[in-house]
Amino acid sequence: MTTDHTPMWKNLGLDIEAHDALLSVLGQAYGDIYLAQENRPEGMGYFDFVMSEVHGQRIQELVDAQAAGRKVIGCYCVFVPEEISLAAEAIQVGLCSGADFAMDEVEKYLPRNTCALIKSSLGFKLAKVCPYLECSDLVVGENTCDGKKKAYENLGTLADNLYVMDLPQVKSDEGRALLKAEFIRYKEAVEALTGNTIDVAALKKGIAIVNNKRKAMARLAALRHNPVLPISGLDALIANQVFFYDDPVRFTDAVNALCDELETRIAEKTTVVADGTPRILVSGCPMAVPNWKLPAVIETSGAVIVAEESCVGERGCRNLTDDSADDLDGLMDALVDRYLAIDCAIFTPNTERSGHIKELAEKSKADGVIQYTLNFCQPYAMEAIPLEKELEETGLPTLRIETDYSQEDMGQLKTRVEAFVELLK
Ligand code: BJ8
Repeated sequence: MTTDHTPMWKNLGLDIEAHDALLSVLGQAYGDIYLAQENRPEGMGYFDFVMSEVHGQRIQELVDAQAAGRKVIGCYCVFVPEEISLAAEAIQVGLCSGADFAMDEVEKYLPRNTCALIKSSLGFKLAKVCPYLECSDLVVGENTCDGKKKAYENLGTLADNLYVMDLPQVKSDEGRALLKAEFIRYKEAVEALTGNTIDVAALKKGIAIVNNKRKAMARLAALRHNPVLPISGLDALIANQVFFYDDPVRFTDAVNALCDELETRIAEKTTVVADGTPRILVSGCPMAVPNWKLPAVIETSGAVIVAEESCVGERGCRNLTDDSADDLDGLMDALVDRYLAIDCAIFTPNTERSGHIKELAEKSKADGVIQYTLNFCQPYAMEAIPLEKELEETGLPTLRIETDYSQEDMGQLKTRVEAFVELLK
């Protein structure tokens, strides 16, 4: 029997009619894109269930946890350290921003030529359709690109629980000091929110939980490097997206169980693609739920995605935090080191990123790279041009795609991707 979550959504202040419309589009798209795939690993059943209950059972868990005294922290960027949130017994969730919603309203606040991810984050707030956002005790924005920075000024007028984290733009000694100061300020804010003091044992526990989650994702990523490909890129993407919403320990167990099955599939040579299917590395802007547009186009055009150089993927999961220090300052330093290694395009210079893409392309045996940039995203669009040159000099064919969340360019997108896939064959 399915539970009617409407009373809970009403309590959270959601616009029930608009929310119903969103869920029905989401459910339809998930069925068409995900459930229509053939020969999926059984372990994907867990992720299908999580997605079917993403606004239902998971939100009920968060509301129940709040009733038991825990706090929920929503965030937009992989720079917000979940280790610190967990150390104070808070629950951290991602705020997705992967679909257009209430665009007419959004454009009363933001210029039309703003990236879809930013517009979506404001649209979900204005339309009152995101239960994660509405149930968050604290919403953390971060000063990354200029668009996000300025959009948070608007979000701050709509939400009284917005906390803005400043981030460095340069990985200098001064940049590192800024990040450390901001992580300390965040720790203090989370302690004040929860009433829990973070000590060494609590922070070590938070680090261990997140390290285990990242290790499981690294295991999944490595299995996709095998010539016998046991899982589609779309299915791996959903695991990368659920990473941001699910209970971290349960999620880690589910990913490890999926990986056990994928190892068996590889041993038995059970693959999701025919021999010779071109292998694609997708690189660039994050793909938040339910942004499945480009991956679906790629995987219905005769190619398969074997890796994501993205914050919803390798960039967000790469690197563990060293938990060997036995004082708080040492652990905070270790967190700063781990997060400062993220090669987001908002940094200048951002030289490590091209090396990471080449290394990932080699490990995943990619035949080509598709650089994915959201329209009007200057940091990733600017990096795409020199990256294309550099990758092609190493013999890696590259396609640059700029798009948004609308369906208007689907025909053109499909034509360009199909031509690229033909080239790789
Ligand atoms: S660490 S990638 S999650 S900032 S697409 S909003 S950059 S205009 S998302 Fe990101 Fe953190 Fe960096 Fe990762 Fe701006 Fe570009 Fe829009 Fe973007």
